[in-house]
Amino acid sequence: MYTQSVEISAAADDENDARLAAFEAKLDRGIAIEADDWMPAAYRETLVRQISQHAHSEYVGMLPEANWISRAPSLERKCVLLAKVQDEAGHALYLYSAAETLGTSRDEMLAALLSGRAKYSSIFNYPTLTWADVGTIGWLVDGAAIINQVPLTRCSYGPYARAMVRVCKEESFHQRQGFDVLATLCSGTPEQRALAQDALDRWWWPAVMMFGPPDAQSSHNERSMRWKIKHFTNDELRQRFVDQTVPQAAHLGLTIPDPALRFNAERGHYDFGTPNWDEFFAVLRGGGPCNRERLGARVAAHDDGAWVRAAAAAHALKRAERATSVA
Ligand code: BYC
Repeated sequence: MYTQSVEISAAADDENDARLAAFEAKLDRGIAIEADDWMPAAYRETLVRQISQHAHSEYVGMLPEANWISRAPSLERKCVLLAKVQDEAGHALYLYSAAETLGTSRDEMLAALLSGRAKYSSIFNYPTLTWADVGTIGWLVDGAAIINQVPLTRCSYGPYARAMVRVCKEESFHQRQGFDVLATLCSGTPEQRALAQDALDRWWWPAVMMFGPPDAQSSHNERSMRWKIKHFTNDELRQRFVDQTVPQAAHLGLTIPDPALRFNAERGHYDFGTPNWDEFFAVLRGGGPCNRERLGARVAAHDDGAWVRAAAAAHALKRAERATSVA
């Protein structure tokens, strides 16, 4: 009996080793892992964590800009902003769907967000005080999103990578609309230029921090890079963002609020100051200027939508009953 159970467990180990070897060989050869493929439990967990956090960020990320839809300065700006905010809802849907392929339901993910257990991007816990903030979000936040997300189109998990292709195309349009809002303000009156500068002053550091904690404090960088979920570390992407954004700010005639910012010819990159990481971690713990408001808005929307979910469920039940009685 004992010998038989040792043999069974040795066979199970062999099978697991073979599956792991096949999984790793796929990663090495750049073959996507698909929903039905075997994967280590920790790989699945990491993906559910990252993809659901990403989905929550898109879902909460609608709020700061939606705040300005009714106050956009022209009909054209209003239409463009409406389209952008609707795109963010679409991104959340693609991402929740990608995460669902890993065996976690959308209800479970939403429950984690609404109860405050799940994270969403720190950046959306800052207020949009003026119209210039809408342009700055498009320029900086969507600009940062593109830098972070283009490599995710090559993420080892197929459904996530494919969702990111369309997301990135739409983020490009968002970045351009934001830059256009700011370019218009910056070529306007001194008051309009001051609005743009004030928005950059408030959003610069939160945007720099969006890429996550410094590599030395990142808990997931190493393993996610090994599994080809991430292709670059947080600090590598942050540097790319600064290098790309400095010339754009110069083009707009705006000053980045960082006295340490200067081009380092030896490195071929901009040196820049250290973000306030205490502030970043405080925002993650729920202590940002708008954490309560953002989560409160999502909880209220969920509660207000209870009748829609009940009606949809009743309709689905009726259809199923009708289908059974016809059969
Ligand atoms: N905010 O080991 P690390 C958008 C957490 S949507 C909050 O580096 P990882 C847009 C991290 O989750 C923007 N939390 O983690 C939408 C982890 O906590 P847990 C969102 C953050 O996962 C609408 C801990 O800190 N984009 O762009 O390897 C309109 C340690 O971090 C943040 C995505 O989600 C943060 N900023 O790397 C406009 C992209 N940073 O889970 C724009 C996909 C870190 O251990 N996600 N944390 O409790 C990623 O690329 C990666 O998840 C991150 C973090 C780079 C964000």
